[in-house]
Amino acid sequence: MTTDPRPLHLHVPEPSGRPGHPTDFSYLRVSPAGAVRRPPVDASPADTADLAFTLVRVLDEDGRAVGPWAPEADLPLLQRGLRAMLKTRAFDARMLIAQRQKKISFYMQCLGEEAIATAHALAIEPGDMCFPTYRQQGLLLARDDIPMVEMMCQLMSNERDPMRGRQLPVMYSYKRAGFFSISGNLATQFIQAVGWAMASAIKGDTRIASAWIGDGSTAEADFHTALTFAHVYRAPVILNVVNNQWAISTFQAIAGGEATTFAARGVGCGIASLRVDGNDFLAVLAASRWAAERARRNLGPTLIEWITYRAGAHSTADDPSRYRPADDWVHFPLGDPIERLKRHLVGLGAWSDAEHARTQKALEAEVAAALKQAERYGGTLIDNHVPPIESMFEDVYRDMPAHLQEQLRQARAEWQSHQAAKPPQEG
Ligand SMILES: Cc1ncc(C[n+]2csc(CCOP(=O)(O)OP(=O)(O)O)c2C)c(N)n1
Ligand SMILES: [Mg+2]
Repeated sequence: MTTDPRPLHLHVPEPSGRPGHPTDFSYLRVSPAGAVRRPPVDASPADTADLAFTLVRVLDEDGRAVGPWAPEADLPLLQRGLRAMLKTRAFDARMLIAQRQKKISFYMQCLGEEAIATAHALAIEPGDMCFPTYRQQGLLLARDDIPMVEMMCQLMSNERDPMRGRQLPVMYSYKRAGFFSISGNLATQFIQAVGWAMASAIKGDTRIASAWIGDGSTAEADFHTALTFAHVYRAPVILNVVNNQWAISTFQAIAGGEATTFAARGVGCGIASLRVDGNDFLAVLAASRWAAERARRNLGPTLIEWITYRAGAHSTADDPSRYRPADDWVHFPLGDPIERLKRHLVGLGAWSDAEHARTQKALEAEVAAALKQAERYGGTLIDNHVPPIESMFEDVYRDMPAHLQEQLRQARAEWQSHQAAKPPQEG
């Protein structure tokens, strides 16, 4: 027995960088490109245990595709991928300006994370269902099946808003594009996706689900519940954890990424797991295909931890210079996904600086033209457009229940007396 017991204390993880102190990124556990083995698609979950602690990477420092994970991808597909990332970045940049100009109320970018959603979108099939968070706009923008104007109309809450104001601006919903309505309640995506995947298997369908979550949100109970169901029933689902190092101002270690990895959560639950360089378009394509094939061949779920960096603010309501070094992204060891794929294609003689500049300019013009068109349909912040009060009550029940009818009657009466009490407008 100790005669002099020391007081107990808790460990509170701290980020390795703060404003004024550059981040020490050695915590990332980066493997050299090409160094990590590629197990067969029918590997047992236990046989992926080591892959939860390494990092699958394909593109080396010189932009060459190396190692067992280098995917078979023809040049048009890779050019399409680069274009999709450029389009996503151009869309985000323009929408950020639109928010600053008070044309839209709120926006969330995926700057620096573009490879993950765009390459994943090109690895799954039409009909598969993604359950995204607000940072996977790349899934929609990569496949070109949803017009940007439509997305912008939702961002502007205007008369062509497909959600008619029922969703937050960035929370799209496109059943026809395999993009499940985004839920603001984090981690619900995981239980919904696993449930959808189980239903697909119960029906004897061939479609698989793809679930999305951020590092911070894995701390929610729904994440763990989803893993248990996915493991037990071998649900045909891909479980994507986007570790972009931050959850608003909270460092990923606070959600449990310090002494272990998020990929290791999967292995611990009996789920095949990979930890992948999320800024390496080729690695994302290869790992997504591996996981999709497992799911489609009824071999069970795969959890993939994508390592990336949230280069921008969390949202337009956040100022990251308050809690991390302002130039952090420049020093992030996995670099910029666009620059890396560009270098690869240039090396193959399939792209050039001139082509890059031309494409970027054309996409910026396409985005600007779409915004101009969306603005023609008005906008809550542009023209003080207020939708009719009835629209708050519609689209919930087929037949409006009595208590809502009563609330609607009261709301109408209050609105009318409020209007009547207003002083007459001058001029
Ligand atoms: C259940 C729940 N808790 C808290 C929030 C508030 N919230 C919105 S985004 C966010 C951070 C999420 O971080 P992460 O999961 O890492 O995703 P990222 O934003 O980095 O993509 C929080 C705490 C929420 N929307 N839902
Ligand atoms: Mg995060």
